[in-house]
Amino acid sequence: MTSQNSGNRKSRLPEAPATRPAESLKQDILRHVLYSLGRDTERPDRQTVFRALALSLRDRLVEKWIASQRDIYSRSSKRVYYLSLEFLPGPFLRENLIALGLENEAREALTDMGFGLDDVADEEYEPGLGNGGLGRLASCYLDSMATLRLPAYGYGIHYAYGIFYQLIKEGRQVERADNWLRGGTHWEFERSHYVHPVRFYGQVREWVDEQGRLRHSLENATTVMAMACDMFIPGHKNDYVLNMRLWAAKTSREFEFSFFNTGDYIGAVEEKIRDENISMVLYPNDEAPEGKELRLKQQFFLVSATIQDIVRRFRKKGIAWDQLPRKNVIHLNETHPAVAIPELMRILVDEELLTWEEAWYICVRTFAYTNHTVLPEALEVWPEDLFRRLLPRHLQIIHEINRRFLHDVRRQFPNDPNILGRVSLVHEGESRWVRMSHLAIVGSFSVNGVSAHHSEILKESVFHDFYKIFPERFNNKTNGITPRRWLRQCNPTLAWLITEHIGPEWLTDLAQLKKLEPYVNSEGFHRAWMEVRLRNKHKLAEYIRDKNGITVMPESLFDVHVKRFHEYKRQLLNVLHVIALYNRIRSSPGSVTVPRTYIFGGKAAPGYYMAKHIIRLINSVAYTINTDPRVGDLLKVVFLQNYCVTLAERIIPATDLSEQISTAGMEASGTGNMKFALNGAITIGTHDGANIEIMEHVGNENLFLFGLLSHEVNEMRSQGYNPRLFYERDSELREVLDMIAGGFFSPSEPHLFRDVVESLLNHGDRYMVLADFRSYVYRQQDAANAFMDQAAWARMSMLNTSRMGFFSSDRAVDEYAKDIWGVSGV
Ligand code: 8GP
Repeated sequence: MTSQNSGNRKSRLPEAPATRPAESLKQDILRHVLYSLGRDTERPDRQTVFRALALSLRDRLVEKWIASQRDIYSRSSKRVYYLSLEFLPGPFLRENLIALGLENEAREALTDMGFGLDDVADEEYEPGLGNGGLGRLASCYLDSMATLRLPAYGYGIHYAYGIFYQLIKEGRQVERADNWLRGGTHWEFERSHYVHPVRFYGQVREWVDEQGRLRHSLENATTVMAMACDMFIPGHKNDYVLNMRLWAAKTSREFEFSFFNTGDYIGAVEEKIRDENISMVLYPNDEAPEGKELRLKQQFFLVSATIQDIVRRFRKKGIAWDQLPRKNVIHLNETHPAVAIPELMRILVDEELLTWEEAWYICVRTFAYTNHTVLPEALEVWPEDLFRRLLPRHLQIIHEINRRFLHDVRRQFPNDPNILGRVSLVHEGESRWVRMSHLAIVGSFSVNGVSAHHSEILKESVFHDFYKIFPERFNNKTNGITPRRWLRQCNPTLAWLITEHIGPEWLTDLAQLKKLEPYVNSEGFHRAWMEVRLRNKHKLAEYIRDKNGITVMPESLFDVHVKRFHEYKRQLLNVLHVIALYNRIRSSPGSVTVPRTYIFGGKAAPGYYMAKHIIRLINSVAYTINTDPRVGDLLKVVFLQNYCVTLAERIIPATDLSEQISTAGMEASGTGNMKFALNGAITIGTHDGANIEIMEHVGNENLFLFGLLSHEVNEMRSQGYNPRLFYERDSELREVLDMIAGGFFSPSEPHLFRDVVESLLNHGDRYMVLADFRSYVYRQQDAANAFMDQAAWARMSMLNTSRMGFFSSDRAVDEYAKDIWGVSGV
């Protein structure tokens, strides 16, 4: 034992060798406190302890990562590259502790040092490098790829600022910059020596080489460097670790020296800042691309750096290019990284001098594409002019892909000349646009949707022409969620109760939850189940009291609507019903018997006026109801600010009723719906996305579906939907809308919410809120009645959990691996 302290004060400096894992972890923490963080080991504060613990885990992760990489290399396995402009990993500490099997050891080590694990874990600030569903799905999938030991890599952008921090001020959403890097990055390795050049702008030079070949090269391009930042994603207790490589923009090296020549020091620094802006901020738009030059730059930045990485690894093998698809698959998470297709073509044709036919053969066998949205405004297009300026050679390549593609289509459909305009990669009208989804479909061997329902819609309507052209490319992969984070980690007591009854195998084989079904009739299990759920509700009630100053009854029905704010997700429908309940309480006390707590959370895109207005309406309604003495405990409305992964982990285990009420045909899948049901919440939802499959698995009697089906939505629209009819026919609905329009919830600004009502009554109610209102009210009544019978509710809750096995991301990723990627675990 070494002691650097004099006297008899007990030393807390590193001691070696330690034997027990908890002791060895403690020594590592202390070593990092001193040598990595430069703090006194006698009195580290909680944040320092958190960082030191994170660094100690990173040590363990990097060792396993190196071993995993060697495995992949020595087996020469086919590799999966998962490209995504967004990842939403959430806090890492608990997830890594669970995966490494070190939770108890960490608890013991910290206790020894006078800290609680929960408090230390609360010090973590999550990286918000995604907007919502798409980014969170990418992170669930990396977790499963690691657990299934797939030779996979995640590639994304190291945004300096993630999704904004949302404050609610006087009922309004206010955005604050999310400086997630402020506290340093204890989970990652910055590879500052390891950079790739990314080239934008410039002009294409055409020339003929000595062999008489027509060549293309880019001149006068602007170069920005991409630096790798690596974060590690461990599999569940399997010693396997994957890498999520995020690129950060750095100014180019030549450039740094250039100011010596010109003497323009400040100008040089300004250019440096401009270059590094590329990875500065995540665009905060969910399902509505902003179409800004910087965004297209970000996309190409990710793609160019990643393809260089892939090509570098492939070259090391020294095998022929036509083997590329046999050794690699590149998965495009939405169209955002679709410019990878012309980029790979450019490398193969312009640099490697393959013929166009050879290169195209390789490309189409290498890429696969997942679509996540059918909203027309979310299908990404770029002005052709912008493309030409930023990526001139890529635009030429896209034109050539299009020319050849349209030639084939013309031959395949000689009697349908209009199809050419519909499927062209370039929309030609007054202005010309590059259609990224068309590029992704034409350049990929697989195109999938994310729920059975959504995949059908892709084939039948959104991409129907492409389905006729390439029927074999279309397939479905219903989304899934990782049970490690979304049950084991967020709901440890329920997880423990489950494990106690059926063993721990469900953690990596979620179908095992079926084994809970026999316990559904056991009184003891019932009681324990409901006790755990009630305890979770108590904890959330405390959080609400702390954050919002509102006292809610843990025994009330916790009715939760958390997700991004978007009109199609219909938070507005929910609040209309809340107001209807409020009116019932006021007009006939005693008519509402089940006390309810409504919990809302979610961010609106900063430029999305109506979504922000709906947030404001909810907060105004909440204020009116919560301060009305006639309501008492019967109804409470809470808006929790800054919904994020960390907050989701608190809310989901405490939810009774999960709101999944999008207009049918508009939610591609949903994954929140799965998280709630897995934790024993009952769904109230529409026949949309994965709700339909959840119903098929848990049974129609164990959830509350309502509303128009997607074909009914279409029919009603095509027959001329008139929302006013619903308003006129339904007096309860009329009263609600009149109150909003008349300023009942905004007495000092009576016209404040008039636009909301206008959008429903006079602007067509695009999301069919009024058409679904009555059936929603009825289903809500059914839910309230069911909640009165607590034993029956408990049964439904247990059956939901036990039948959610299908919705594991392990199942989903396994399907991707077998059906699309052609890879297996190492
Ligand atoms: C979302 C879908 O809306 C959701 O239904 C689905 O569960 C999730 O993707 C994962 O598949 N789509 C998006 O988040 C999306 O398209 N976002 C892009 C525009 C950023």
